[in-house]
Amino acid sequence: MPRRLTCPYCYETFTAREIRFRCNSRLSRTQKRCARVRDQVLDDRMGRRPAHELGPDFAGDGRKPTAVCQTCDGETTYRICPVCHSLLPVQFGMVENRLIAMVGAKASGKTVYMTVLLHEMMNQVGADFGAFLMGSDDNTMRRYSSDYQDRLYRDRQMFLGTRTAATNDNRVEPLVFRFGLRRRHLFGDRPQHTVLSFFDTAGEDFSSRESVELNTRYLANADGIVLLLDPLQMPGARDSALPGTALPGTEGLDAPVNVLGRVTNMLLAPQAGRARPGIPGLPGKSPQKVDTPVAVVFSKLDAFWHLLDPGSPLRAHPPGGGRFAVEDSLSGHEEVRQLLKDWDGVPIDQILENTYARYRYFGVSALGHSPTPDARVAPTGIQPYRVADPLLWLLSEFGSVPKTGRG
Ligand SMILES: Nc1nc2c(ncn2[C@@H]2O[C@H](COP(=O)(O)OP(=O)(O)OP(=O)(O)O)[C@@H](O)[C@H]2O)c(=O)[nH]1
Ligand SMILES: [Mg+2]
Ligand SMILES: [Zn+2]
Ligand SMILES: [Zn+2]
Repeated sequence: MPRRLTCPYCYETFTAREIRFRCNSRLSRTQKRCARVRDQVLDDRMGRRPAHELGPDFAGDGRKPTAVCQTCDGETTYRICPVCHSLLPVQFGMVENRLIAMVGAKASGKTVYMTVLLHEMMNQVGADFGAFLMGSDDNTMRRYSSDYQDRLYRDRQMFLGTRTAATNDNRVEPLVFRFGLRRRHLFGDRPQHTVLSFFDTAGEDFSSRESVELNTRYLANADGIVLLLDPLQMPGARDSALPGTALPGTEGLDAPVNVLGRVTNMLLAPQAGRARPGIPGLPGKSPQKVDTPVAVVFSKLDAFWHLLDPGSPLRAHPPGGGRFAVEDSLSGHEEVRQLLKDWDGVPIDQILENTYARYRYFGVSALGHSPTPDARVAPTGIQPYRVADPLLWLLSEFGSVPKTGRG
């Protein structure tokens, strides 16, 4: 059976052969030109506003990098997803394509975390790893800078709640990036590319039935999951937070253990068109365990640093050095597990241990300080702690970044 690929924009799966093409509507060598038209599929699926006109789409052999348009005889290099008609990244299907889903309760800090994570990957962490991260399409670059980065880094403001997929006509438009790493190969320095797709969901999407189907597809077809859990939403932790911390409202809050429960149900649900089985039936592995690696990330740790031992790995920056530091990550993992006991979070640990073949705990702070009461970045600025660790762990699990020490 041919390998199924997953679209980084809609997370639907298809074979390479099924990839369609879009005519570039330039004057062809036979002096013909296809008129630009509205693409109804793209408009419906992605809700691009303002809808612009594009070359017509046509079927071809999607395993090839180019195809000839039968109408104008022009050759095109634009390969598009057969389901949503989004332009696929260059070399899609030929380079690694990794989809990372990010989920978490309302107000757990997903939008802030994603913004700071991407910023760090493009700057300090990128430099440290000899890596680069760049938007894979114009829309991602525009949205990341105007909707995310500018608001937090330039205007120093927090985000309003992210719109739910259900109120957004069931559209989620992920941000798609290309991650590259210069890595030594036997045959010299060859850059390695990985396509990364992040989608920022609204917390409500995990507490309502409406968008479960959509989210199930995103989760089931993801290669890695970042599950963001907010200790300030855990009754056992909230009371011990640093005085002055901006606390999430308690109205309609969803306890982290319930969020994990819902995500687990989505991952265990049988699914048509699943790209890779999340539940391996391989001998020796428990058939009930989810195989997708899950980074279980506790956000807003700045509210709890005062309770930690000064030597705690959760208070230090990771060692760096261009490799994912395995020992350091494992000590952080154990430290979080200890904290869960104080936070009445043992059921979280039990669900993970019993249902997930690969999970790791992380404790991060995207901002480094609580925002001010008027929802602005603290005067000290944004001082992130360990935000890149979860992504680097996932990338190291995929084999896309090297690790140190024992695996
Ligand atoms: N102390 C502290 N608070 C944070 C941090 N990150 C986020 N917050 C707080 O959490 C609030 C919610 O953050 P968002 O990133 O908007 O949360 P979200 O998960 O995207 O929320 P929805 O879009 O409603 O699902 C922010 O307005 C901040 O008050 C952090 O690193 N430290
Ligand atoms: Mg949000
Ligand atoms: Zn044409
Ligand atoms: Zn698609």
